[in-house]
Amino acid sequence: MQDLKPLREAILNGDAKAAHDFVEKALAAGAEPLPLVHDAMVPAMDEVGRRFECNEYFVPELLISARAMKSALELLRPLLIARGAQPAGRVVIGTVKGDLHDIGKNLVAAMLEGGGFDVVDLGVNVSPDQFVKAVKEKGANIVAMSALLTTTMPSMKGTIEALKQAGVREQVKVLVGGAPITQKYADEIGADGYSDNAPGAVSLAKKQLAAKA
Ligand code: B12
Repeated sequence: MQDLKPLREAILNGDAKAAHDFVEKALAAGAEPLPLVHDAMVPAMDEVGRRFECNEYFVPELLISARAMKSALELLRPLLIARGAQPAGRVVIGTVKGDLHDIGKNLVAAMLEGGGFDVVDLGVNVSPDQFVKAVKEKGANIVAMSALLTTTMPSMKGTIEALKQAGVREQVKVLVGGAPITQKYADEIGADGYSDNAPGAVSLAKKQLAAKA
């Protein structure tokens, strides 16, 4: 069994090139993709999350680790799909209508991917109808919404209403976040979960799906 420590270290240090090169070489040498993900990359991102919670890592470290994870996953994704690996769940994510802030949303999307989720990123300025359409088309079981403006927060409520009207609210768990969002607001609008950070979004998504099963 190959020593996976350099891959883990590359992700922890946010070294995208080292992570990418390690995976490329490992695959060329005949390594199986799944152990690379499960035994090195996902634990490395879990550790990134832990360090973030302990204030050892901050947003810049999260961003570069997530980028390293993403660059390694790009090589692995087609192979994992070909081998029929089951994603932890399918997430439709976007920044709500009227809002163009996407740094936090991108971070959450990358961390969810790192956590084994299949992520459909709708981008920014996403209307309630676009969320509904994507849930139906992609068969998502999680909707993740981000808002950074107090003026766009109500679109989260509007999206939950639209999911209800379309008859798909029960099919999905709704997670919300972004700087102005609070647990109180999430409860008021009937969301299933809230977190103020990206690693928290991953644990939340896992917890919500486990509760649903
Ligand atoms: C960068 C930035 C911009 C950039 C955005 C670039 C981009 N591509 O995103 C630009 C310059 C374009 C911009 C524009 C504007 N901005 Co601006 N912007 C910011 C700034 C400085 C940082 C936001 C950020 O990226 N934070 C870093 C990320 C990592 O944090 P985050 O988004 O909160 O995400 C974390 C968590 O919240 C959580 N999370 C996020 N999403 C989700 C989702 C889920 C499901 C979960 C579980 C968790 C989660 O996890 C993330 C990672 O830990 C903030 C100030 C601030 N300190 O927040 C102002 C700020 C948000 N902007 C503000 C304003 C007013 C505007 C403008 C209206 C300015 C103008 N007059 O044009 C426009 C609006 C444009 C629009 N329609 O959206 C105000 C909002 C005030 C308010 N109360 O609504 C702020 C607070 C600045 C201020 N103090 O006035 N902005």
